[in-house]
Amino acid sequence: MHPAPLSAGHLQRAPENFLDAAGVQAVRTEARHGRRDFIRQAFAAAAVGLPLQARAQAGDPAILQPQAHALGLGRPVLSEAYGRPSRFEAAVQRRASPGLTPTPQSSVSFAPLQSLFGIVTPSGLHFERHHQGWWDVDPTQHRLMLNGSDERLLRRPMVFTMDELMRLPSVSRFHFIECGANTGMEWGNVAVPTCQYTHGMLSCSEFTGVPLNLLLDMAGADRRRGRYLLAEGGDGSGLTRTIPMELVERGEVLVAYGQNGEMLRPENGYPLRLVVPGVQGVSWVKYLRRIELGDQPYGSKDETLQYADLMPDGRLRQYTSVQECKSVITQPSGGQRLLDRGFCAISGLAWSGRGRVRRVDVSVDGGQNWRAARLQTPVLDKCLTRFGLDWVWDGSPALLQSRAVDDTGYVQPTYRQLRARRGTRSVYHNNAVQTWLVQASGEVSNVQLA
Ligand SMILES: Nc1nc2c(c(=O)[nH]1)N[C@H]1C(S)=C(S)[C@@H](COP(=O)(O)O)O[C@H]1N2
Ligand SMILES: [Mo]
Repeated sequence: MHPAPLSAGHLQRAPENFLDAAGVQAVRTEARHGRRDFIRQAFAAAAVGLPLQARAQAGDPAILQPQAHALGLGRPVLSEAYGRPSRFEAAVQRRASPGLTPTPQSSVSFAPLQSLFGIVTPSGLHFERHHQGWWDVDPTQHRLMLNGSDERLLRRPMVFTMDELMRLPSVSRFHFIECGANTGMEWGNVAVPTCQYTHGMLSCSEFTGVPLNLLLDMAGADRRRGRYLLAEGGDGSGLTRTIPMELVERGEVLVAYGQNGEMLRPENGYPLRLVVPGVQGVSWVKYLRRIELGDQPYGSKDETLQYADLMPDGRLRQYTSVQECKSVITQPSGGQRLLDRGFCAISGLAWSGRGRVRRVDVSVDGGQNWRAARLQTPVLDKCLTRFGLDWVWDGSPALLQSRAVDDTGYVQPTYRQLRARRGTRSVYHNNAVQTWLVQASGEVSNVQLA
């Protein structure tokens, strides 16, 4: 069993006094006057918030009487030397899926996407994927080694301390990281109730680090012969991944120590991890300790046995690293409940490992009709993009879907399209369109359309 699905309280708590007929009226008005009028009318008619007089008549003390916090002395500065979220937000947590993995060290925790705004994942809520537990590594003892598979490939093998790395010019960029196994439980059928569990192996941060290109130049890399790199983690899982030199030469691959303005969190690889934008999480090697330059792919366990896609004909597709274009509606989403009909802002996330999100379409009728969602700026390269659509729920069952298109023109597939090519026995790289069923009761659940 899963723990009670986490709700985004503020989103589910419906404004009082929704006037249902008004919502229907608003949809009609939209057709006549366009979107701006639609929004104005929808808000006016749906009475989101109460006029002062009505609130006073309802005897609502929260605004009419001074509260304790207006009368007493607040807590002093430095009560929290490192600030934390409000105690009222304690339900917003990473969660693990019970029974998903036999041990808590080789396991995963999911980010609460349904409770997050914008595109940045707070560092304390970043999803975690460890193959052999996490460590709080002493940065003064940490080293990064660069070597070649033979002496001619890398003329000056080098070892860097953290201090040495942090003296070098750095760049900061916003990127998503998604585990290749994200949504992996859903291949055959609906497996989990909330978007935290269906899509929560996804996070987005501003990462800071040194371009790997620079380090390779310092070490005298032979870029003609040295077309592959091996990245090795410092934990006991022996995690190694082949990184094609083409990716590094784009200048995007970072040897990163920063995450959202501070040092990486220990769970996310402190003090050093590889950032490989657009590529599945497993290549973002944590506790990064060594990079070897070679002239062929390494065929490590984490790219031949693991992280390979089982195809319908029984063969394994290997080195499928790029996270294709994908999206999910996070509000409202599985496990939440619409408390009343009326205005409801639909919001979600879209991303592509190949570039920028060009467009997101949203359907409320299971894919029969689509409307273009608003993309919230900034729309960045290989980064989460927040989209939104104004919707007036008329109280009848609805099937919510989002479908993203990236700037290569790639369109996120339906389950039918994805399964036609990939079958149902895969674990990795499920980027199908997600469907949430809104029932007449307002309850939202995870469904798949045949
Ligand atoms: N050293 C090391 N690096 C690692 C892993 C690991 O177990 N050990 N897990 C990988 C996998 S499969 C993923 S999806 C990402 C997860 O990164 P996060 O824990 O910061 O979310 O780290 C990758 N890098
Ligand atoms: Mo992963």
